[in-house]
Amino acid sequence: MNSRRKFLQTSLLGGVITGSSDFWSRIALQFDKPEKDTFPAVIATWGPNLKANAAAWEVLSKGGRALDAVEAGVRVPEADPNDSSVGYGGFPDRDGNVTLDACIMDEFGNAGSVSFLQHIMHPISVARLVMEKTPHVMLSGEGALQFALSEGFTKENLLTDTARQAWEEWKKKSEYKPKINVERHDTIGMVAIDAQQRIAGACTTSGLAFKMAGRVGDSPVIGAGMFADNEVGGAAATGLGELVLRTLGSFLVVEEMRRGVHPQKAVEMVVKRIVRKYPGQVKENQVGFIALDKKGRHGGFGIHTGFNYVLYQRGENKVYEAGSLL
Ligand code: SD4
Repeated sequence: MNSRRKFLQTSLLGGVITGSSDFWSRIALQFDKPEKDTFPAVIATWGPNLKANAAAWEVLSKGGRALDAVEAGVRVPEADPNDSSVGYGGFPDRDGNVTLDACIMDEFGNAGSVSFLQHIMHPISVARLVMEKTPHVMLSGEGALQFALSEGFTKENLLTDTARQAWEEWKKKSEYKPKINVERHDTIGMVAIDAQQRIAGACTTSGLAFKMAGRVGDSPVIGAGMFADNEVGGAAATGLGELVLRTLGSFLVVEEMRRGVHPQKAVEMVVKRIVRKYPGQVKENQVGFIALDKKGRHGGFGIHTGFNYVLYQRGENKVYEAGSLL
């Protein structure tokens, strides 16, 4: 039994669980035995994120840390002007401002996040510094920007001509329908397991296109847009953030896996829960989850067809069509 678990057992929960003293060790055993060659591995939402996966693999294949891998991975779409859902090139809110949400977790359960951050191309790296250099988990808006600037990030214009044109076009009707196209949106959620079986996750987005100013989605909320637990695995979400926020979807996926459920089954259970709970809101909205467990097993599932994900494992980077409920 590792010392952290022992500590939990003897000091925090000792009184409660001494009766079933091998509770923690049973859970650990269930996940500690990997299948063959299943890690390192990295999984990310959406097919176009093969490049992001490759950047993460660069770190993993050299024996690097899962945390460094997910940060390096999601920085790829953050800097890509052609990705209209993440970082630079992301579609703005209805006032024309690009506002970004991101979060990250390491193998110790540390977490960092930024929401409603403007002018910074790599919100994931700011989230990491929130985790590593402050006593907090989340910084938002102006405070997050000031923190980023104090850490040496530079202020940039993130609104590309293409994104501006899309916004100008949207303004002609100015219909406030924060509905997500059921087939294509590219928020990146990523989970990695490294050669030492350490697990980390990251998620980054510009959120819904033409959203209300100040709207924050699921992506920077630990447990909603992403959750990682080194004893179990990790999960991440994409799609209509409001549906994921109300269900703390990624946390729920991880908790299902903690009970021993296979990642594929776990993501299916959570999508079903959302559909059952919000039947009126799922027809035109997509939500998709990816998951990777401590054994390097993976899964992906969406409400609607069209959701896919990428997995780099055993030296191969592949797109997987996720199953769907509707
Ligand atoms: C949000 N979940 O802000 C994000 C949107 C998304 O691809 O996934 N876009 O609600």
